[in-house]
Amino acid sequence: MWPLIPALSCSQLLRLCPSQCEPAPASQPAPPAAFPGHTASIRPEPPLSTMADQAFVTLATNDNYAKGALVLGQSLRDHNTTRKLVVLIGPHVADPCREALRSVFDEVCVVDLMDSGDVAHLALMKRPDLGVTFTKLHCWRLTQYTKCVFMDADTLVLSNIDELFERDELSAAPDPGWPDCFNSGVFVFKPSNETHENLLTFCGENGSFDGGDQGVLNSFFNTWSTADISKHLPFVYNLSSISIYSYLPAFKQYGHGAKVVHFLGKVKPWSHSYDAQKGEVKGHSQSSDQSQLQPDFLLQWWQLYTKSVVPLLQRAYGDAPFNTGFVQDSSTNEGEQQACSHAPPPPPRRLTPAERKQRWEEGQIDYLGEDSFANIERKLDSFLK
Ligand SMILES: [Mn+2]
Repeated sequence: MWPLIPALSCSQLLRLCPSQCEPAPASQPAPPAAFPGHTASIRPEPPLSTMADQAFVTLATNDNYAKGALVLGQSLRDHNTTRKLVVLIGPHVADPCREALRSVFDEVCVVDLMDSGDVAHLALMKRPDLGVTFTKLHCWRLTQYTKCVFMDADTLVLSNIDELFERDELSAAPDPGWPDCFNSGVFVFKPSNETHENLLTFCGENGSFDGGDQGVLNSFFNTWSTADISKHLPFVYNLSSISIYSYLPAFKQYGHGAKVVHFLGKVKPWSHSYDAQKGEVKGHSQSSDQSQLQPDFLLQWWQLYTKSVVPLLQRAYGDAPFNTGFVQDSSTNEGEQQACSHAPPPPPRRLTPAERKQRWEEGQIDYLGEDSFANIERKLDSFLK
């Protein structure tokens, strides 16, 4: 539980810390040495002081991604992380969302590229399409920390992952679509203004081969795939939901060890709606057979959101309405309206096999319909027989 919102932000506190850590005044006797020849000063630092200079960092560019960031932050808290939590937000995130974020994160940093440093401004002038990417690259400017782990707001932590801080920059897991590239949804980095400027200059000159941060980062850290195997995070630290479907037998073998799930693709957990009474994600059903095979990560996301995030948002919004994403009890008028606004779109017409193949190849996979877990499993079984 995080009942108190600190009056000072983490960076303010860090700035205060040095004065509190100064050596005792000379008038006070020095503490006796525990052993002859040993002084207090060579004792190892208490663990907390090393934790305070490391942080998990995420990014919320709008109110929807703020929900994702809140779930991610809460999942890190629930698994007792000893590191700081930082969220970068875009200037358009609403005030109540910021308030909720402040109750989960140690630091909420507004990143407004228009009034950030010259290099960022110049790069943005050249490539306005890469605005969100530049916002993410801003994480390198968090130089009050010596090491950080960036995590996309569409990830969910399933166990304590503090051991990631033993890795060096740039450590990341392979991308399921092109495993010689790393996926930039989870990566270990070392904040540095110099690296930040180099990244922006590189980005302004070379653009991004995929239009986003993953393309830029893979071109910049271009020896990742060959130079040092210790920088390859095991796939369980960034298990993309897409891989459950694309390589089901591997998921059955290794999926139980998942530590971070990443909801890749256009449809995010918060794009669904949730029936809190029945405990069902709308348009997403899992039979008991399937739930024995795979944990239902989407349901886990909604359960955590319902239990820990909605109360924070309710407190922050007060009487003002906000979109919980819940399907309301349809017995009330207001509820009907809500249910309508969250109702899933009508089912699309049936696609031809060629159209389906094309969509699949474009990454538009109909997880809930034709390409559902059950259908793919049936197909796989027919091959294996
Ligand atoms: Mn992502």
